[in-house]
Formats: sequence, structure tokens, C-alpha cells
Amino acid sequence: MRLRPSTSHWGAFSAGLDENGHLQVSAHPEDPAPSPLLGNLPSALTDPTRIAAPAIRRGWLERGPGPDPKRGHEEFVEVGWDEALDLLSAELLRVRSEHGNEAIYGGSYGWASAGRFHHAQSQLHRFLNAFGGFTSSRNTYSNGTSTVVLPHIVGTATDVLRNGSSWPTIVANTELLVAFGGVPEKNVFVTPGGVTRHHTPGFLAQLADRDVEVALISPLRADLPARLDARWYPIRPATDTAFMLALAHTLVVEGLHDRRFLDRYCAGYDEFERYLLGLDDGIAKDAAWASALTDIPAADIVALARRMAARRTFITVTWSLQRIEHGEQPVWAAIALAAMLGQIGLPGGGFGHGYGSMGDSGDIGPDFRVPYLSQGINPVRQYIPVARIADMLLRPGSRYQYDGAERTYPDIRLVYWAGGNPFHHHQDLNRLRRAFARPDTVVVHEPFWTATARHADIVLPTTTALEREDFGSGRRDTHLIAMHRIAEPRAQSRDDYAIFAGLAARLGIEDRFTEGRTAWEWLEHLYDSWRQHLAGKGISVPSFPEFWETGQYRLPNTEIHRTLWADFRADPVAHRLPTPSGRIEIVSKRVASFGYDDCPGHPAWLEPVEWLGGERASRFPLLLIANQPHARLHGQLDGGAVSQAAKVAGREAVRLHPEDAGPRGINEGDVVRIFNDRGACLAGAVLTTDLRPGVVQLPTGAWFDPHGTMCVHGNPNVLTADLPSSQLSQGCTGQHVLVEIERFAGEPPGIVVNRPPVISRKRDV
Ligand SMILES: Nc1nc2c(c(=O)[nH]1)N[C@H]1C(S)=C(S)[C@@H](COP(=O)(O)OP(=O)(O)OC[C@H]3O[C@@H](n4cnc5c(=O)[nH]c(N)nc54)[C@H](O)[C@@H]3O)O[C@H]1N2
Ligand SMILES: Nc1nc2c(c(=O)[nH]1)N[C@H]1C(S)=C(S)[C@@H](COP(=O)(O)OP(=O)(O)OC[C@H]3O[C@@H](n4cnc5c(=O)[nH]c(N)nc54)[C@H](O)[C@@H]3O)O[C@H]1N2
Ligand SMILES: [Mo]
Repeated sequence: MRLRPSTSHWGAFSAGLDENGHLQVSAHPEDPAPSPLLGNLPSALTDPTRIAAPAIRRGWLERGPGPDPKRGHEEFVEVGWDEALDLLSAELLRVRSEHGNEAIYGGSYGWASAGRFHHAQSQLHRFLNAFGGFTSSRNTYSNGTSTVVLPHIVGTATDVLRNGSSWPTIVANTELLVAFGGVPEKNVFVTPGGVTRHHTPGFLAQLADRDVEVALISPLRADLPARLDARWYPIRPATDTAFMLALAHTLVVEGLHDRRFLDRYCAGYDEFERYLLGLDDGIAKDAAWASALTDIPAADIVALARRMAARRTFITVTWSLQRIEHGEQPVWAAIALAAMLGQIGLPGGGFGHGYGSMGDSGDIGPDFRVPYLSQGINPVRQYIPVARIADMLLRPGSRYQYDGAERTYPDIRLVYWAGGNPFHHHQDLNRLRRAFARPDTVVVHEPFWTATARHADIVLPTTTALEREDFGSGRRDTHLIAMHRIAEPRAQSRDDYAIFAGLAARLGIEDRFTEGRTAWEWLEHLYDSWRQHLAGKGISVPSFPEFWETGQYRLPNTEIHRTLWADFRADPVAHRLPTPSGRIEIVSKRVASFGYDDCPGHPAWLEPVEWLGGERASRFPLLLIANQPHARLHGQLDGGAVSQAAKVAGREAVRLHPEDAGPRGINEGDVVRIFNDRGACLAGAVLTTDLRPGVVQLPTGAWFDPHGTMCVHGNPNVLTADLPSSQLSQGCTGQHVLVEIERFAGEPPGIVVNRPPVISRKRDV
């Protein structure tokens, strides 16, 4: 058996088919901490939900395009490629001529697979741009709130999200790590594109060896590796801002804040201090006040504030904290707090964002530009903040606020998705189903019958990364990895590129889309132009045939000078930040001028809807944390061995405290029904004292398997609210939702989403 190189979002590997045709996978030999998720890969080839042939929803085929509540409830008819592409190109032309390019939504958010050329979203955008453009989306579900608010606070999101302190600097200098949301090790194997060497687990081990003091502020103990001896503050979810404000309040009243730093480097501190002291609203944001909200003893908050002021302290905030209502606030408050400590720009001090959210935060890999496919230019200016998809489809023409401007939703007639799964990633899936009934046509490219494919009219089967040739490299990756073809394309599946090339030929834009190249010629071309570009900089890279044969290229270890904060500290005039004041804006006059009650001009405690302290909790008394799954990437390869091994009673596992399980008569391994007024799902109960009572945890990613408004498989997004973080950022708030749980009485409905939907081969059957 010959093992061939490839890579995935969770790391590089080599793989081959054994004599029985089974995929054997071996981690990259230089990876110090290979991801357990590699164990899901064999299912990519064998999963029964692989799509065999192009398929069209019967109603669309028979009645033509138009809004249809049957979308997602009807059988499919298999058709040949020519028929599918003929029908789709005619529909694209119809929509363009009747409604214009703006009526095509091609945001197509999603992670797809690793690989620089066969990147599904880039392929779609390049194709739609060649066709005259499309309504696009901005930002991400990952950190779409921070991306909008950070430029107001520090002038840039990139430097906070990508170029904070490196882990070695933290390990060497930090004395106290204050980790809001922890540093969840399950997450750090993942980066977009994948990294070959996973460094972060090693740094976490070094933190333990060096006895760095760690404060874990999270409802879940598992948010920090057990080997790290941390002090656990089991905070009530969504109250981190109150905790931070009380730390800040303690610093002020005890004179522990760094006045010199605040005067020299920050704008608006005095106004913020008035808020902390309650001079205008009569509410001092002191430890006693925060204790009532956070459920952390006031004395512990005060003691932590004192230790933070006395030590080199690094404050980290996971991205999950901004994936909630008012998600701007904990990020802004953490920056204000770090500024008050006066350690921003000192090695191992200051603040960071996303440590433990992804593998590249704080990583030491090179920051190297690798080859990529140009998407061309989109002549259509219309876009939405990505998480407003259902709003856009349900309320065409209505107005909404975004980052200080009023915008209008377009009237979308055709939705085109390649490489993403909105029925994984979006909130309130029953509402999303109604939204997906609105357009005339929904097109999905997928290797698998995901819930999104099942809600489409035209479903085109694509290869997985194992079935084509490409190269891949993630952010801060040490290598460019040749991705060899390991298996033949499944059934009739085609590469996204080949599908778009076939459409482009029908639409008369083939030259613009393909530029006359085959996929293999594109690989050579992208690689060679990159190689030439580097040669101009004196960096010599092997020829493409040599690279392909070797299977990898070790990227030069370009030294990255992540000195933004050190430079700013050294000279805040020469290195002024790109904010209106040139400083860290503890108060942003610009944000204040927008007049948003859900995002005022400085960090503030704002009561959300979905939290344990509010009115809604009297009806739904448990706060469900819908975080990232440890056993897969999002919804990908849910049928894989690692993902399946984590299921309980065949469903996603929900973790709950015995104090919550007991009174509800719930035992370990029971099938439970989790519900609120938006929907319900079934899950398998796991009892643990590793989370605070009142909190339950159900990760995202079990494939949506609806029986009416209930998902029988355990997808938390049937429960989550389709609410934006605020009018400022319109970010995703999927991390938290209030629910009630009961034992499921009787025989639970079986899972059907792990088999293909009903498909007839001929129209008349
Ligand atoms: N409740 C809640 N919801 C959340 C979150 C949360 O914290 N809580 N987190 C959010 C976050 S951070 C994210 S990033 C999103 C993730 O949401 P998504 O990125 O949409 O999720 P994936 O499952 O990765 O979807 C990628 C899809 O691409 C398909 N695919 C793979 N390779 C190819 C290919 O070559 N071509 C084509 N056409 N398709 C391919 C896969 O089969 C898969 O179905 O979820 C968000 N949703
Ligand atoms: N294995 C695996 N790794 C992944 C992914 C995956 O799907 N699987 N997805 C990747 C992607 S796309 C992204 S964007 C990142 C996401 O990175 P994050 O958003 O940081 O990850 P989550 O696991 O959703 O949340 C991290 C932790 O935050 C804690 N938390 C939730 N609410 C609160 C709160 O109110 N207060 C406090 N203090 N803590 C809270 C939860 O306990 C949770 O475990 O992960 C990446 N890594
Ligand atoms: Mo994400």
C-alpha cells in the first residue's frame, strides 16, 4: 500500500487504500501533536450519505423555480450532468435578466476542505464574478463581532486576532494567565487550511511545567487541560463583562491602576471610570455587584484583581465570548482592563483573543504567503453581515443597522452554496427552513447529503479533498503540503472547478473562468507564479515536479516582527493606532455617535435575553452552551469513527450536572428532550460535575435530522435564537441559549439523516 501526502483543516497526513479498499491514515511524522480527528477521515470515502449523482428536487423539476415550502420535505430525482448543468445555466440566466446579479446570493459561508485551488468558496466567487457578480457576505461566524468592534477600539482586528503575544513569550514571561473561556485544547488542532506541526499542546504542557498561575473563568472545567493546575471560577454564562468591570473597579478603588499608561496610551478612561464608580447611574460596578450577576464570591474577584496588578498578567478571551448577545462587551472590557493594568506591549502582558480558539493564535509558525486562486472582482456592492442570512431571505427590502450605517436587504431569488452548511452553522433552524422556502432556486454543491443539500433544488455532487490533486497550507503553517489523489472520485462526483467550468462553457464565460487551464495546469500555474515571485525576493523554492514528488515544502522560517504593541508602547505618537484618537479607545466617540442602545460608547454590562438571570430563565431554566465539538470539525464527517464514538444512545451527548439531572429523573445514558419555544432536540445524557449547575453543554455539529420542529439527532441550532450580537456588528450569537430538559419517554424516533434522502432515478417513478 502506498501512502500519499495530503492535509486537512486538522492537520497533515498521508493515506492510502489497503487491499480491502479501506483508507489507512498516518499522521505527518513531524507533527508533535496529531489531531484525533484524523480518525474521521476514512468515512469521507465510505459514508452512505455520499451523493452519487446530480439530483433535482421533484417539485422544482416539475413546476419550475419559485418559492416553495416543500423545499427540504420532498424527494429528489437523479439526472445526468448535462441535464443538471443545462437547467442550472438557464436558471442563472433567467434570474440575472429578470432580477439582476444582486438577486443571486453567493456568500456561501463555510469551511469546505483544505486545499488552495479547490477551495469551494473561492471557486464559486470566481465563477459568479465572471458571471457579473453576486450579493456577498462579510465577516465570519467565528469572530464576526470582534471583527467589527476591534477597529473602533484599537484600529485593527488583524493584529489582535492574529498577532498577539506568541506562546513562547507567554510561557517565558507570564506569571498569571487569566483565561476567560479557558484555553480549550480540543480547539487548537484546527486552523483554516490546517497546520502540519501542532505547537499549542506543547506550549500548554510548558505552562504546566513552569507553574504559571492560571485563572480559568468558564462554566466548564474542561476548557483548560486537566494537567494545568488552575483556579476555576465557574462563572454564570454571559456575565464575563460584569466580572471584568468588577476587576477594573477594584483596581480603581485600591489605586492599583496604571494612570500613566491610561493617560499616555488611551482615550476616554475618565468617562469609563465614572461608569465603573457609578457616578452617573448610581451603580458601582464593584465586586459585590458583580458577584450577584456572576455567582463568583466578591472576595474572590477582589483577590484576583490584586494578584493581576501584582504580577505579569496576560488576559485572554476566547472567541466564544463574542458569539453571544452583546458580544462586543467582553472583548472591549478585557482590553480596558488590560490597559488599566498598564502591561500592554510588555512581553507576556496585555491581552489576547482566541488563545485556545484556534491553532494559530500565539503560534510560532512562519507567516508566509502561499499560492492562492484569484476570485476576480465582484461588481455588485450589496452584501450582508454573514449571520443575517435568514433575515435577508425573510425580509427583502427591510432596513437594518450595521456599523453605523442603515442598510437594506436585497431581494434574493437564487441562493448558491458551495463548501458550507448553513443548516449546521446558522441559528434557529426552524426559522432558517422558512427562510429557505423563499427564494426561487437553491443550488448546493456537496459531497454529502447534509441538511443543506436536502434543502436545495439542485444538488451537485462534489469530490472530497481525498479524490483530487491540490496543495494546502494553513495560517502559520510550517509546510506547503502536496495533496495527492488518494482515491478515485466517488460515483459521478466532480470537482467544484469542473462543475463551474461546465456551467461557464454554457454561459459563454469559459475563458474568463478557466483561462484555458485544466485543474492540474492551474496547480502548476499557481505554484510557478508563486515560485517566481519568491525568486524575486531571493528565496529559492523547488520546481513544481520536485515539490510534487517530495510531497511537501518546508516554508522558510521568516522572522515575524509582531511588535505592534511593543512599538506603540515605545512611542505612541510615531506608532499611533489607526483609531480616531490614535490611542486605545476605552471610550469610542464614534461608536457612541451611532446611538445604539445595545452597544454604547464604552464597555458596559448589558443584560441579554438568553441568560440565567433574566425573565426568560423562569420558563427555560438551563443555559445551554453550544460550543465546538471535540470529536469533529463542525458538521464534517459526523459519520466518522471518532464522531460516532462520542455519541450517546446514538445521539449527540449533552453534559449536565447531577444536581440538574436528579430532580428531572435523568440518568446517565438516557435519551433526553431539550426544548424551548423555538424547537427541540433529542440527545444522550452524560452526567458530570465538571460544569456549573444550571449549565448544560451540547456541542454543535450533529447533522440536523428534523421530525417536525424537533431534531432527533441533537443539533443545538434548533434551539438557538437568530438574534444578532448588536446593531453594531450583527454577529452570530449561537453560543448560548436557554432551554428546559426532560427525560424522553417512550421509543425515540430513529436517526434517518445518516442515510440518503428518497431519490428516484427516473422522473416517472
Ligand atoms: N450554535 C452555534 N452554532 C455555530 C457556532 C457556535 O459556536 N454555536 N459556531 C459557528 C462557527 S465558529 C462556524 S465557523 C460555523 C461552521 O459552519 P460551516 O463551515 O458551514 O460547517 P462545516 O460543517 O465545516 O461545513 C462545510 C461543508 O463543506 C463541505 N465540503 C467539504 N469539502 C468540500 C468541497 O470540496 N466542495 C464542496 N462543495 N463542499 C465541501 C462539507 O461536507 C461540509 O458540509 O458554525 C457556526 N455555528
Ligand atoms: N475540535 C474542533 N476544534 C475547533 C472547531 C471544531 O469544530 N472542532 N471549530 C474551529 C472554529 S471554526 C472556531 S471559530 C473555533 C472557535 O473557538 P471558540 O469559540 O473559542 O470555541 P468554543 O468551543 O465554541 O468555546 C470555547 C469555550 O468557551 C466557553 N464559554 C462559553 N460561554 C462562556 C461564557 O459566557 N463565559 C465564559 N467565561 N466561557 C464561556 C465554553 O465553555 C467553551 O468550551 O474553534 C475551532 N476549533
Ligand atoms: Mo469558526
